[in-house]
Amino acid sequence: MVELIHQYVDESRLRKDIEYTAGFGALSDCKGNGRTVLTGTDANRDARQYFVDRLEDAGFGVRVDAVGNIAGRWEPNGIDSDADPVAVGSHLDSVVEGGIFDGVLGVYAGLESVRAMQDAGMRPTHPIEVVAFTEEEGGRFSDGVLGSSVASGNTAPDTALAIEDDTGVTLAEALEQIGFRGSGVVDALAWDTWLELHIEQGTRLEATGVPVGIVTSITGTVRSHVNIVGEADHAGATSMQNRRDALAAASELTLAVESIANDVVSTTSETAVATVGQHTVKPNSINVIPGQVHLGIDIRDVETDAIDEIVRRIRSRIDHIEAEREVCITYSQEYEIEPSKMSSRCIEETEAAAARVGTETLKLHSGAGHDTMQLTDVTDVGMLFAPSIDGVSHSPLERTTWADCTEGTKVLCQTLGKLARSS
Ligand code: HGY
Ligand code: MN
Ligand code: MN
Repeated sequence: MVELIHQYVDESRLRKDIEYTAGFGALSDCKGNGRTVLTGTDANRDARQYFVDRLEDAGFGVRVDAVGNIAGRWEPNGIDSDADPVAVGSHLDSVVEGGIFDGVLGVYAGLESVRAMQDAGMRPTHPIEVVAFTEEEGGRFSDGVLGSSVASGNTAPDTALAIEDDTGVTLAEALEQIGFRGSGVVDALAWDTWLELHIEQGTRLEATGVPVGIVTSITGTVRSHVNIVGEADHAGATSMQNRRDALAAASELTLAVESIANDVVSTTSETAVATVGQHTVKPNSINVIPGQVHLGIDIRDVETDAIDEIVRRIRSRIDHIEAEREVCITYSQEYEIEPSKMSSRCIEETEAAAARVGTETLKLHSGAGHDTMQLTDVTDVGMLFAPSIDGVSHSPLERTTWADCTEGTKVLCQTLGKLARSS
């Protein structure tokens, strides 16, 4: 019986939930299907409420914790409610002008997996929790994976709630405004296991024609914030030798980050990446020499040594630029996540489940960060990937075929079912 639960996964039900969620924060004037769903906005409220409604429709008990994490719990009568829950899910927030599958696929594949079990008449021995974490992308508060860092105990709820967005609104106020500031915390330490299905956001599955990826590890990430202060001055009346142009300094640093990363890739680790994704220029007027620039830098690799090497060389370049251009540069690095390995137990169960479903799989590492990386120290974790068409993500052109969404969900369902019935 348990071997066949994946056959009850209903593609149309899964597709309906993803397409409906795509309507919240939908972008009108763009090619493809884009959405902007930042934490605490009306679109976020609507996406959350739709998820709560679907959980309740499926007979789940629903709770919202102090930082807005939503956890639905399926605990059929008569099972041992003290058994450690098996958890599954992802996130509902998006980047600005992101795609409709990033995070949403994992939340609804988790719910669809349980609905399939219910249709199959399967009774788990462990409660199952389907979870949507708050602020995975870091689009408005923090640098990301915030809700999962609270669930794993890595961040205190009050610390998270006090984080402000660019306008000074705190996460607490934003959650209050949308009616999703609950109490307590979703406790990942109580879980037996955690599983997440996510789009690959790369091209390896597409290139090999394999429909399901089994993630072996997730890159470590460092996010650095650099402030460069020069001197705002008149663009017309200030001679070239009398300038302390913060944006020219930032531009030199940006190109240096790229060349340092390219050099590390060619000499040390081919999976290293570094990106200057943010430039905030002040006063940002066409006839004023920029006085101040804030840069956001994202550095990743599966090896910590390569990340450390890139950071070391960036900081040395900062010292050089500061002296040469007579600007003042400060560097801070609050967000550091080690590379994380998936649990061998989850990898093996996922492989066995894929064999039962009759699906080919490919093992690969994740270049993107995910909530799962916050949970590797507190429970057994596993991740699956579905192919991204052309590898595009964080864009309205992000696409995965419905057949691949369904295939990944079937393997997720079969894995979850086996873990939820283990003694
Ligand atoms: O940034 C990331 O890797 C993820 O998409 N939040
Ligand atoms: Mn993302
Ligand atoms: Mn994501």
